Amino acid sequence: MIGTVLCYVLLPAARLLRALQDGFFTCRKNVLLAKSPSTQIEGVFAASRGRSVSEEQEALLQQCLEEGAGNLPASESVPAVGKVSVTVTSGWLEGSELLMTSLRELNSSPEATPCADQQLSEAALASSELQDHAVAEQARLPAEETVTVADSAPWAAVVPQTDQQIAGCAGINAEVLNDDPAVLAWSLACDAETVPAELPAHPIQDAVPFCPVLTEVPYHEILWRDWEDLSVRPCVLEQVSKNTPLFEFRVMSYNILAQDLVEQGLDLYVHCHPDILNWNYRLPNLLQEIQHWNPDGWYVLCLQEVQENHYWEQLEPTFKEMGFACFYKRRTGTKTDGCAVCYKHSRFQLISLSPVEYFRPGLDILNRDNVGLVLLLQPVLPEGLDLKAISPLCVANTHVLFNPRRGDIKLAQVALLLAEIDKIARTTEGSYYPVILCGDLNSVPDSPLYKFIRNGELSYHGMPAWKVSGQEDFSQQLYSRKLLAPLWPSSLGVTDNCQYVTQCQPKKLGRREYSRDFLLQFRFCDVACERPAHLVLLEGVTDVKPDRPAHWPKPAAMVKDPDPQPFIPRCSGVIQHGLNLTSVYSHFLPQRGRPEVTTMPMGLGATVDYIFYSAEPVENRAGRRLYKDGALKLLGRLSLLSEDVLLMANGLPNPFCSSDHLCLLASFGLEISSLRES
Ligand code: KL2
Repeated sequence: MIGTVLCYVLLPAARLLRALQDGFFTCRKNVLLAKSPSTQIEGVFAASRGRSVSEEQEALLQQCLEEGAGNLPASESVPAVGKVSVTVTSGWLEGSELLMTSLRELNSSPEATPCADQQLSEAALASSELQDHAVAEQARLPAEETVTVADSAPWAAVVPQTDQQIAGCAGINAEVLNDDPAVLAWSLACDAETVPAELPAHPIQDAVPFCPVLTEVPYHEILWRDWEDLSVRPCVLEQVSKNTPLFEFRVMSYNILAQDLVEQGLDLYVHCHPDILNWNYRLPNLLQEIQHWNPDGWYVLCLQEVQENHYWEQLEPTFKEMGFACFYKRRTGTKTDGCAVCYKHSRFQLISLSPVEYFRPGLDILNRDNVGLVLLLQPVLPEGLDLKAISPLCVANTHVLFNPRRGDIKLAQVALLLAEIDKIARTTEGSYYPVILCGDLNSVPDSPLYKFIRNGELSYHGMPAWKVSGQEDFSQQLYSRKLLAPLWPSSLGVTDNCQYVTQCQPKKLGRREYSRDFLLQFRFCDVACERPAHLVLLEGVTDVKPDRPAHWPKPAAMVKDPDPQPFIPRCSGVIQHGLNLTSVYSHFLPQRGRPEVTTMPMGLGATVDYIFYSAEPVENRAGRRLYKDGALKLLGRLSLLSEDVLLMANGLPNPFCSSDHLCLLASFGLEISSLRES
């Protein structure tokens, strides 16, 4: 009887309720997203863009400036007003809040100081200091901020919203709690006495540094990400004041978490309600997020962990509809995901496309299935401007091997990508077109791999392989693989400078047009042994044919040079590259005094995703390069979050963010020279 009631009445009722909830959630999330800041790029050219700041906004700006003017350099304050580029898309309240935030940042953040200073502040961020900051911050937290979290998941800071756990929480309106996944569980407020015996105490509860919240906290408030306007930095302002126009575009790098990897590694997502791991739930969320930050469609999108069937059946058709041209490279072997690069075809034209497979048969150092994509794009300028007035842009995207022990493989993969970038982006004069390198490098900031990309050099000989990525500490292990020189064999055809051998042949000298091996093939070739008419006849020297044993096979008349390889010396244990790359992000949140994170594996936050871009080196301090912006200017970025904030939102993925990574987003301006079409 009870069974019948359950089957025929309660289950359909529950399903109906669920459907209503889903509908409600989607509506609610749309409202939340609409409320969050959508900073729009307001014109093609930074120098010529006209800002339409409403009177109210101007009044507020004026007020803020009067209050905070002391902190701003007087000469900078006026242009700074004009550059606060917040477009209020919804209510004035949200806009004004954001405006205030931007102004606060202007007054306090290091980004408001000259460009070199931004990088100088980065220089102070040795990884040990990052730790120190975090520890110090934690120590300062008042004792009552530590909460007892009742939790069946191994690390989740927030109780997954199941009935059992809700029932265990005191003082919570279960009806409300049960309802809306867009609103964070308030169940943190469970106090020790009310935790049922079957729910183990949280193993890291004392380390979870946040307040118990009794009121509802919407995800979008916890996960709020500010748009940081960096176009107010003097180096950019100087450019703008010179009236040099800029071609503006945005770049997003996003590891969207392949569904097959979710299903193969469910243990990694025990903190998530199964419904939010469903691809049908995640896909619209991911698309909505990508679209939200792309109001004008000025994106270059670099995606990782894109599952091939989802790409061809869902993502590519959707992006195509949105006016994107898309390119995809699946990982080799049996892996079902890969990297995609998409760009608005009204904004860029493709010059060249290079998919890069890191797998090389027979080479242990390159026996994994990771891939990359390198594109050379021609920015499209409005009518009247010559295409030649702007340089092509090289965009590279990759997802490097995860295995924390195999830093040797990660380095070789990065070297191959850099070699491809070198081939694609090197100009005939030997300099490089501006490069943007995005991706999930599975390596943390200030790790040897990170330093190699940023400083252009790494001395690796004798380094334990696990150290390269800085993901985990395996120093206690008895055996550890060491990196030995040369890292990869010469047969790979890549030099220690991360250039293809064929690319660095001394072409101009023309002395070694053919390799020795190639020429030796002609030793006994009849044609080659004919004395050319103009060759001086020396008896016994130029008139003699070599004795050729009769049983030797007759050589082919034409032999193709299989691989003309000039001798390139390998220096011992040092790899280098000539691209000058710096990171869009500083990996530290000054306002929170904590490291930024881009992913949360098992509840531990880390930065492994990056957007690197070409800049000009200004100084080398103790092996660490300092950069300033060159032709490519960083105009803004979407702030990242810290680990404690993400823990408050139940880590990643959560109902609001549908990947285990955050998206990275930056706005750039590329110089347009004053060349005009005649
Ligand atoms: O760290 V990642 O997640 O960039 O988000 O990249 C890899 C890992 C991705 C592709 O290989 O799958 C995840 N433990 C945890 N995560 C793993 C593991 C593992 N052993 N292997 C692969 N991944």
